Amino acid sequence: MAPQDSLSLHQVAEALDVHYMTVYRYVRMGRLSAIKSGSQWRVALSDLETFKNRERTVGDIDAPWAERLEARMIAGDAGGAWLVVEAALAAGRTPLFIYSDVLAPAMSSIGHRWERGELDVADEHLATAVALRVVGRLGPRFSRRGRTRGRVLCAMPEGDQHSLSSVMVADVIRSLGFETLDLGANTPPPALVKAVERLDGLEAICLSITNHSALDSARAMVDAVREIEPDLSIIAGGRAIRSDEDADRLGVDGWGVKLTDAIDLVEAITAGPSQAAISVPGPA
Ligand code: B12
Repeated sequence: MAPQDSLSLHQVAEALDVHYMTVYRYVRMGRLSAIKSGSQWRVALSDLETFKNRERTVGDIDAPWAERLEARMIAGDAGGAWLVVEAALAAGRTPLFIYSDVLAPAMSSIGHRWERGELDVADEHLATAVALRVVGRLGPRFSRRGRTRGRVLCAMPEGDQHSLSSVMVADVIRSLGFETLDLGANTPPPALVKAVERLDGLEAICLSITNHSALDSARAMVDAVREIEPDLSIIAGGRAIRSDEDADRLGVDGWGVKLTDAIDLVEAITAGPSQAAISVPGPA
């Protein structure tokens, strides 16, 4: 970015008629894009124009939270990312909205930008590390008081190194009153079987599959569990499952696409056997 095309934070403060610290906060909260050049933040003139137009036209609750979070995640700025989340919560957004409509789209956009060559692996790794911290802080807000409705065990198949989706699904299912345990990415079938054997009060297993080439290892998980617990409900979802054929290939009792589908699936499955073999595919 040529120096004449950008401003320092002090110059931006002057242009907006606000204090320097206010501008700094806009940057840390992802509201204003800035790039660090040496030890100085620089704001592109075009980004300042975008900021002015957006701040005038967009009410707080409808602020572009996903874009703001994405910017802080790519910068590797865990503190700033959390400020964005706090601001969204303060504006009235729920933790579920933040997972489904802020964090997941931000990760998806990072994936697209990575595919187009606009971001490299380091950017994606920084962003994922920040995302995991955000989830670590937001996760406890999904807890529900009162008697537990039983346990749900979440996992991802061997060969799938994407870990965010099962953490998020586990949190969402916890908000229904279940105790959720998450084995996370790359879980070998014998490890899943051991966990099933150890746990009392297990109501369902929830598999998240992101990597399409892990569908066969997900099937191996289902088979391994069926051998010891043939009646235990198993549901699945994630980016790698898009059709009834995928779900049939897995041999699961229900499948879905969106985070909120996980809520419907768990409610349906725990409501009784007549509800089994369901799919709730909606637009992703
Ligand atoms: C971060 C990332 C990585 C990181 C993961 C790090 C980590 N610790 O998680 C690393 C670098 C390891 C990685 C590696 C690879 N990745 Co990658 N990765 C991503 C990225 C950018 C974000 C993934 C993410 O966290 N998304 C956020 C989560 C929350 O979204 P989600 O998984 O879609 O889940 C949502 C829904 O599916 C649903 N859901 C999830 N689970 C469940 C369960 C139920 C029951 C229900 C109802 C719903 C549900 O709810 C979630 C929230 O909305 C995506 C891009 C993208 N569009 O997602 C690519 C992406 C997933 N990766 C992809 C690929 C190709 C790879 C590699 C093969 C690249 C390579 N050539 O090496 C490897 C595979 C490694 C492996 N063996 O698994 C492809 C996957 C294509 C496919 N489906 O097969 C994607 C889509 C990028 C792309 N556009 O090509 N990746």
